[in-house]
Amino acid sequence: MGRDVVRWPAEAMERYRKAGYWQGRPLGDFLARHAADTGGTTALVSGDDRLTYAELDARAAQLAAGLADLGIASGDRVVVQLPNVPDFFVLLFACLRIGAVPVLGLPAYRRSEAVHLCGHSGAVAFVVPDTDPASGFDYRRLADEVREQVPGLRHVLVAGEPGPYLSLADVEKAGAGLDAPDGSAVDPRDPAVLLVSGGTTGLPKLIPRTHDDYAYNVRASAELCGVDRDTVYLAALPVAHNFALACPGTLGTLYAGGTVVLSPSPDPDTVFPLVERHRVTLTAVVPPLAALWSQAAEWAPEDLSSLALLQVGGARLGPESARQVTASLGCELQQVFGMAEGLLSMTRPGDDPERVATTQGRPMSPDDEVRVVDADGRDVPSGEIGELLARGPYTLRGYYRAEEYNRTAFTDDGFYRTGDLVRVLPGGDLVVEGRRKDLVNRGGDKVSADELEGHLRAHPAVLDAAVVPVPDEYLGERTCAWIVLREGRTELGDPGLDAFLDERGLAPYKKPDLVRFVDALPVTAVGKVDKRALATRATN
Ligand code: OOB
Repeated sequence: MGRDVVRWPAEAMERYRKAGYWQGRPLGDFLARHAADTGGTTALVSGDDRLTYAELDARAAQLAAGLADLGIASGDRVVVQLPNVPDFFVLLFACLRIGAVPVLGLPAYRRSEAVHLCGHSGAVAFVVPDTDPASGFDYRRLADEVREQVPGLRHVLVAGEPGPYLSLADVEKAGAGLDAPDGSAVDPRDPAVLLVSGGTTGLPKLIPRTHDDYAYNVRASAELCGVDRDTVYLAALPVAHNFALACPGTLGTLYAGGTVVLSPSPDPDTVFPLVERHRVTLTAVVPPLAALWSQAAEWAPEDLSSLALLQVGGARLGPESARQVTASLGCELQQVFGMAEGLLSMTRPGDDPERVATTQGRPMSPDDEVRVVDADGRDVPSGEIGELLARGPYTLRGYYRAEEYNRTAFTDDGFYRTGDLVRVLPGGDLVVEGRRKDLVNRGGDKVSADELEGHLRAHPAVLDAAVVPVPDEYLGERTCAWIVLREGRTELGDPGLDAFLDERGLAPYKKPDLVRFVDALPVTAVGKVDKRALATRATN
């Protein structure tokens, strides 16, 4: 991994090992144990399909052998863009066994993001579904474009109808009878997966999560949420996202020997029947979904009484919405303030309901170190608002292949600058008050202003652009693009913005919700674009 990955200092690694956080084992090694002990138990449910622990383990082993036979080896990056399907997990556990590193992309990503993920990670393989049944989007066409632009990509593997590519099922078949790697070659200090950051400048940064640190993330959050073999977790959010993957999410549930129900959509129409049918006990949503579910629950005929704990995170959940959710869904609520970079802050089951409604809880690990600092990096007096810095046993020390960016994203002593503005209450609870980083949080979907501005400036009629959040009742925030047209242009003309951004291969959720035109962008005293002024003007 060399200079691509920043390790924790030796002293910290030693401390985390001694404290028992880091266990020196490959992520996902629990699967083989469950297969041996309780192999007949259901691990995954998807539609009418069920996969037991024994089946999941056997399929992962066979696919690992098939991937190894293709020449995919320890340390190789594999970009994965799969929805909530069993193949995601078969592939994930297969990669972990051979030490190949899945790079987890969201299903909504399009050419711009997919090319970046494959190119920047130096991936040898790109794994996609055939089509998205909801939109008809053909991921094999996406793979064609990615292959054209990323020559290093050796394999495209398709879950489903492969078209001109290899089918994942055939690779799995080819692994039958071959020796399956068992994970013993894996160095637990190396990355197990690369997650995509929601909150950075420019194109998404990659976050190396090591076997040691991510296994701890999974285990500690599962314990905190009381996950055990009776837990039935419903994956409504994309499983490629840290929240539904490991906080405790699907991996936390599988670690504890419970059952994961995969939902193809987070809509109440899809989710509620699944909750009733499988007696779901735990799930995680973003605030807009929590609101939608709580409205839908008022008239839904389904029995949702099995649901014991609902985790809400990814964006701010106001106290009113929090109370509303608890009342209408009749389950316990947990607020989760998390980030793919690591730090998780959660209210605890059993906390006083007002505490749950009004705070984002406490950091998960006793060894999470948090500081709240002013613009000059000095600690603010306790209780005041400042930027949250975090360091600990599952918070990254550097983005992947980002030496230069890392110099500003971390303090000299290894604290990650979260870009979030928080306040710490006397009892230690965090309250998220805002953010310093330049992004729009569209109900949990993060849109980097810098990235979108780059696309907008590429339009032939656009001279300059600035992207700011505007308040939105449903999403919390929406994306407003302020555009300065080139001399002589009075409108964007052809191509229209929508078509233009599609042509650029941008994930649809990153398109601006509002477009406003100005003659010039306002600037601050030091000459930077005054985004605060634009945000205020956008709402008027
Ligand atoms: C989760 O992860 P990411 O990486 O998509 O986004 C992280 C950012 C945070 O830095 C913060 O700005 C925002 O999302 N955020 C929240 C929040 N939870 C996340 N802002 C306000 N209130 C909250 N409760 O979003 C994520 C990862 C793991 C678990 C849960 C969420």
